[in-house]
Amino acid sequence: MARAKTPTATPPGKQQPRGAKPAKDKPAGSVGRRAGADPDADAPRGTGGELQQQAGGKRPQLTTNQGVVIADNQNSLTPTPRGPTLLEDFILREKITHFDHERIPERIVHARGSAAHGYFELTKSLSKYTRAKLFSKVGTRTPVFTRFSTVAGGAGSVDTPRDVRGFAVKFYTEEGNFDLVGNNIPVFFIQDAMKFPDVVHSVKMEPDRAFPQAASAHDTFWDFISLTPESMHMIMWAMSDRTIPRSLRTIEGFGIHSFRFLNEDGKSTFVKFHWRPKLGIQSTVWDEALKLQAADNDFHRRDLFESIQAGNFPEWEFGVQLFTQEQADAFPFDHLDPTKIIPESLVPVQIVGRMVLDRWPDNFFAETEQVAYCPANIVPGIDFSNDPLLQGRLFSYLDTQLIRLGGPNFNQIPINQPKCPFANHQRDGHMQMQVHKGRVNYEPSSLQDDSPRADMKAGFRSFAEQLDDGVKGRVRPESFADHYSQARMFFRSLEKPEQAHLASALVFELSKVETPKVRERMVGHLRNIDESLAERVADGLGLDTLPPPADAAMEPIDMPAAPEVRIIGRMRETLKGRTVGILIDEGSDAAALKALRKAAESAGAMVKIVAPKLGGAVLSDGKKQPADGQLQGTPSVVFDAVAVLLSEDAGKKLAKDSAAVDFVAFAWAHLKAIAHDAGAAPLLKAGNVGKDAGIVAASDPKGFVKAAGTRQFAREPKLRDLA
Ligand code: HDD
Repeated sequence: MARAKTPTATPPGKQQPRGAKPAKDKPAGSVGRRAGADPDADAPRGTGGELQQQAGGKRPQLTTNQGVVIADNQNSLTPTPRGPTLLEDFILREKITHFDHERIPERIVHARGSAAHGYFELTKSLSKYTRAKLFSKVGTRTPVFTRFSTVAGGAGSVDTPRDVRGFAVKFYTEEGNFDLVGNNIPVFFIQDAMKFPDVVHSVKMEPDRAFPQAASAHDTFWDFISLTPESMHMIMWAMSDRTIPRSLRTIEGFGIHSFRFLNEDGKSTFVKFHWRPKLGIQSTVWDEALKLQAADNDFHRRDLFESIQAGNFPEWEFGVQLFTQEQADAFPFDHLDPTKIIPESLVPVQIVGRMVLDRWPDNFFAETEQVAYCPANIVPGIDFSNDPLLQGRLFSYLDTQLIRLGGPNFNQIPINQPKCPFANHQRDGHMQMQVHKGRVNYEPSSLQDDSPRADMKAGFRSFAEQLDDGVKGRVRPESFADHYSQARMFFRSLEKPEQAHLASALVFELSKVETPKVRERMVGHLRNIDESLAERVADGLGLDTLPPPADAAMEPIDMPAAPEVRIIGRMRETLKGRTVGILIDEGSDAAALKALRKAAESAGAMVKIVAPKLGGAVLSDGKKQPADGQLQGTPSVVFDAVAVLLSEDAGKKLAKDSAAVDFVAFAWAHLKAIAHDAGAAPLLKAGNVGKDAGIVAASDPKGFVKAAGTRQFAREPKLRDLA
């Protein structure tokens, strides 16, 4: 019988810290000193030393995995001072062997990710619809571990490519783990899991040349997509600003598939799950996303880390769309098709809870890397739908963990363990951490009273679905045949600047495609979505004539606009959770800095000072102001809004400094607010910064806070062709 109450239980064999008497540390390397010839050899054994004594702490002794205390961690064992190394050196062998085995296979998709602990709190009871306890009693808090990821890049790739973001939440409920493994986009590329390896192969780096890394802008991806009309709705989302988020704290999340809720009476209600960021949705502009890759590979990870460390805990509202079979039958699409959304005009989203992420993991590998999400992890009161993509996922995730984490006992890794008791007759296997007692590891049995038994009442029961008569075969349902209507609805629902961004994104991506027929095939699909979009993209690609529209299995229909798909209008005009960078230099106005900082911080922003020297600058009041970032390594792309406070001399000097000129020029180009004083005027001129509602006087902190809470989309037509 296996029973574990907490996922933090220390597994047998884990190194236990030993108490140690403080002793002197040898300097690392200890060149010329050998174990045995160590002048400190008689000192008490241990790793406590000067450093530790200075810190006033107590260090545990350094040991091998067998618990043997190590005397010298700097030199391997040799018969003479100059070698060779002896095979006998079990300490060296153990250390190197373990190091050699440090890496596990990275995830085939979603390899690059960042995660945090937190909790989910129910704010509205759903007990009418589900018997799942986490959704029943208002106020119930369920611990969660949430991992965000990019899809295409490897674990060491950058945070800010154009890509879908994974949004996976493990709820450690009192009835077992429930994993909601979603994305920041509510639809998917394909309708059937059978095509998943193909779509993933096509987007990953091309197999012969091993590039591009973390990018969809290449031939194989667009070849596959242009031959897969069902992907068109997802392509509209993927080419929108949703895939270049400003922060992981400002993305939405979606469970995508229809699931079922089952109540105490076994009555079923369909449900779609939504996460909505408390800070509103916020994306970057494309040029900013590109420059962020150069400025900070870890931009999103760092942002999540810093906001949690600063106590600005990221928060999402949790919403559900609930609908019956009868409602579903009346939709002009099939809700089991994961390339479709249910517009909120048909079924509104009800907010029923919130998620707060308030603790960064202690160890990246143990938690973020080893966490094993699986859409098949559900609890009583929740059930699957027949969505063929979901059905395939139910198999794939467990299978992938077996190779990734090395065997069937990965659920005993602390981050994967349920926080409720668990017990069954599964036994043995690689890395078994539990010592099962007794004779009984089978059922039925009568030898041991405490051996676990199934519980008909409390246990998980599937929905007793009445299935239609059918003929076995490999068939795509006719109800999945409309590939363009929702793509059109998405594009036409966007605001004008968003439509322009989407068209530019398509031009950018397809311009990286070398094969003309692939580019043309894509434009043929766009013609079924929106003729004006097809024309813009064809023009951007320099096509002389429009290719014919792609064959459509079903004529697209015009659906009512769905405002919920927009970003503009759904951003929050606030500085809360945002970062403001203030550029200063020698002689900057101390009072203006104080006032701006105060205004921005009171509005909830994090303020960082940037200066040509990290040591900072002496302000007008004669006091030294240290900097948080040095100008060359802290470009304005890392901020949501900037201010420039310069003395007359510094303004003239920095107008000739390319890093300073870029600082203001890019803030302008990326539609950000800029506050400045008179001294900064020459720099703004050098950066070709114009005038608009986003360019405010530093003497008007209130005006700056208002302008900085949003992006200046009205500025964009001055900067690029949005036709
Ligand atoms: Fe998947 C990982 C999301 C379809 C097979 N998927 C993975 C992760 C997310 C998603 C967020 C990362 C989890 C983590 O942080 O560890 N996947 C989705 C969504 C899908 C989807 C929203 C469609 C609605 N996935 C999908 C299909 C298959 C897979 C159809 C296979 C048939 N996904 C996997 C996988 C991964 C994975 C290979 C890689 C690592 C892992 O599972 O644990 O099994």
